[in-house]
Amino acid sequence: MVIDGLHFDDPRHDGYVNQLPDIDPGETSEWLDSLEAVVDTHGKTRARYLISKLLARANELQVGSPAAISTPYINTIPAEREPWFPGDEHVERRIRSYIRWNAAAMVVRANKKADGIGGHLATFASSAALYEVGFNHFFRGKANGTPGDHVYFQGHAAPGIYARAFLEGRLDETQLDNFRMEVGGEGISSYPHPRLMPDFWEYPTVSMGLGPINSIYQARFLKYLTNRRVDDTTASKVWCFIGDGETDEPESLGSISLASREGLDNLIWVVNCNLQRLDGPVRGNGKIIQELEAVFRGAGWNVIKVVWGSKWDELLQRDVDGVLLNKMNTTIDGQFQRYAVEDGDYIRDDFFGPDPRLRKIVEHLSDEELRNLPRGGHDYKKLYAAYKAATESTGRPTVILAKTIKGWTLGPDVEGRNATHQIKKMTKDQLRTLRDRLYLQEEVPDEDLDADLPPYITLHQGTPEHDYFHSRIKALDGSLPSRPVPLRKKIALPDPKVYEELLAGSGKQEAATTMGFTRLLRNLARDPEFGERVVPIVPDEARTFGMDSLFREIKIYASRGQLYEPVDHELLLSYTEGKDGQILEEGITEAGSMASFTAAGTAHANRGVPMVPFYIFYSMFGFQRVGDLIWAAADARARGFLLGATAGRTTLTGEGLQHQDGHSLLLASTVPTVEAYDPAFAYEVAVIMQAGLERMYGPDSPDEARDVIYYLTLYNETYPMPALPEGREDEVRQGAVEGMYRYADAPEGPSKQATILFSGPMWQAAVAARDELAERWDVACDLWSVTSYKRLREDALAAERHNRLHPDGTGARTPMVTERLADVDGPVVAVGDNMCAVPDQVARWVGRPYTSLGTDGFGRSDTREALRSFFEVDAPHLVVSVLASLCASGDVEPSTVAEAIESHGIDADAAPPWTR
Ligand SMILES: Cc1ncc(C[n+]2csc(CCOP(=O)(O)OP(=O)(O)O)c2C)c(N)n1
Ligand SMILES: [Mg+2]
Repeated sequence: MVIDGLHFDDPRHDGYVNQLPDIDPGETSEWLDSLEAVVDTHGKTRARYLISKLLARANELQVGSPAAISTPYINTIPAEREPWFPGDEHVERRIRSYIRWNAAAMVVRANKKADGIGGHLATFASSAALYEVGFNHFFRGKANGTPGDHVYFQGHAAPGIYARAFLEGRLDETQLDNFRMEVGGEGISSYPHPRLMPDFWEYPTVSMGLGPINSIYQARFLKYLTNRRVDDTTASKVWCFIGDGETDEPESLGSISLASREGLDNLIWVVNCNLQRLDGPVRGNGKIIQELEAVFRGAGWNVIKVVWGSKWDELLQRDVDGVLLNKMNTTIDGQFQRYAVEDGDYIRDDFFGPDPRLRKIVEHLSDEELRNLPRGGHDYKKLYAAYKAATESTGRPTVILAKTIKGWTLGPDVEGRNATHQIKKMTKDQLRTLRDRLYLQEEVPDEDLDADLPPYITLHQGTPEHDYFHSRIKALDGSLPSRPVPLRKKIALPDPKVYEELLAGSGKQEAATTMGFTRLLRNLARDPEFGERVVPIVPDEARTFGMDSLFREIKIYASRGQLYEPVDHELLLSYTEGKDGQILEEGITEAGSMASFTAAGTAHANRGVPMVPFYIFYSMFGFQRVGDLIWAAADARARGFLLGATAGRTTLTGEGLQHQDGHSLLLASTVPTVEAYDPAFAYEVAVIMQAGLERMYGPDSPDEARDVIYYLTLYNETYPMPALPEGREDEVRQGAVEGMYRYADAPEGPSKQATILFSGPMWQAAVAARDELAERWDVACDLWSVTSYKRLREDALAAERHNRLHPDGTGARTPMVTERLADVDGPVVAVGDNMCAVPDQVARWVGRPYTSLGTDGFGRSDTREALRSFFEVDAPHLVVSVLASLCASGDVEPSTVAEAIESHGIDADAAPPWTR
């Protein structure tokens, strides 16, 4: 075989990397002959055994042989290396049965109460032991004000987590019965939603893939906090529970190499390998555990497989020929799923049957015993051994791949069936089977089963189960999940001086709002008290945004410091990394950056240490690219600032279709707790950010309003930045925060009136149009800066709703936008560098004829001037729009409009830009 000119079978070279010459061909052939002899006389299994032994020894001798990426389909920790299990297995099994039962009862009862309300039985049934070993022995809570561990629960396993909280007395029967019925105030959420259960859930996980990536960056953020000496996080682990089907999501596996690169030994993933997802098998024709093992080992993780339960140990002991091992290795998941639903007879014939040596291994077992040979993920001791090893592993993250059965113990109609994921109702017979499988005849006697609703089991004081359960919780510092951690480190707002530079304007010098923001960020980071809480996050665009000026001053975070001398070391702005670096320069990952934002933006709740993320990104690659992560951050009650830089479909020149954003503000408007701003001037940026910080952490902000994300678009067009208008400071500040303020009065003289609303850099077109309208067309326009249509819309919706519900006129309200635009007559035209739908958000409350000009359509590369003409948002189009509107009301002749069109050379018959 020849690849790239290298001869792979050349006997003079080693076959592996094909680089070393063979210095002793005689010795080489002796080794090879021995191997061939083993294969001939004892078979391939024996040969594999010997090779594994050689590799293991080579490893011990630090020969540096390449790591194999997969191991046989058996437990990573052999029986003889299992630690002593410190718990009371019997009592733990009873408790686990109660929780399993209550979880099922809850779903069944809720669906009786509200048919079709849904819920999941099968996911938790497969993962009960995975969680319970954690709860009883590993997960640390928050008692005594400590942050404890950060545990990400698989979203669909929520019923089991509620069932445990019920047993603890943290949730009551009414809440369980109102599972998924949240509106009345007595219910509990379908899945982990901190937004809706702010004292309970911490990490939203149910959108597959987001829990995994968020957990990686959470673990990395803990290291960051420690390395920066902001918070000692060394006692906290991050646990993340994931479905095997969920690993298909690119977010799940896309960042795993970061975890090993950063040495995140505080991170443990548990993948519930029940071999099924929603529709059917995860890898019917393959083996998900083997596949994941290879992926994680390749990425440098510590991989612990928990495939078989203890009863298999004895069988493996008898497997002198390696036939059982071979069968395990070669049986694919679709077939394993089949064994989960078949009886012992079938298993004996199909799995153990074909080879007499294999059949002999299980000849002493009854069919029933064969059927009940458990999988590792249901075996407490095996799991305990894996978790213990994981918590003791140093230098790298651990993933535990635990094999389970989906719907385990739920009986033959549910267990392992392809439809199991969606089963949410159980008949009395099915409940009876479950009860018997869990040995709960005493707790749930027949007469209770016959009642209309299956009963819940509670723990009675004085029983061994009760005492054990609570003693374990106490020993591990309290219950989980639980949110938030009490404030451990106060945050002081920055000195108002930090804003002065932006408020003063740039004089004659031209600047962009992006530069304004960067200056402000630097000033915030320099603030003696607030500064350390600033977390700048950027995905490989710092230079684009002029942030390289911060590299030297506050350094880029690097867990190992800077081990090389940077190429630009002699420059003032050299690329400086440091263990205590403040900037999270994430590389090219908007998803990862967003996960960092979430970790930093929830530190106030997860660790009681408020941190303030400022995540600046290419605006096109924000809401559009990672919108679901932003949604999850809002669910997690994150606080912080998102900065969509290089915004605007015509302001960003030369980049074209995939880069020019004209809709992120619209997308931002869909997230309830995102405040979306489109500032035109640096002083607006300062005023809005100051208001944002005060809302998040100021003394006067109501608690329920604090968990908010500010999104600001930033542009790279430079112009002299005006100062905060003198004499009108308060009015302008208030208006900029509330969404609009009058930027300039209408000029005196003209006989007709109109208003232009502008946002972002389009203020320039507005000013030019105003001048032309006054000089040439006898129209006086006042100009307004609209900083947030979202804000205005929400105010108007609230006013409208109030009036609708108070027909007698009590407290009648006028929307702010109506009120502010009421003192001038004539049409209103809005212009921005975004789709028309952005200003259209307030259309029905303007109270005057309203037109919006926007940049609908795909962007394209060209100059600003050309693009603005193409998208019809420049001064000439503004002039025509104002005149056309005046014409519609009879105040201007059609010929005047036509004249304006003609004088500006506008092609009236060109197809609209969004169709071109
Ligand atoms: C992003 C996303 N896509 C689809 C779904 C719908 N969904 C919910 S559970 C599920 C299957 C989960 O399978 P797996 O991860 O193996 O979990 P299991 O229940 O088997 O433990 C799917 C597709 C979702 N919640 N999120
Ligand atoms: Mg699954």
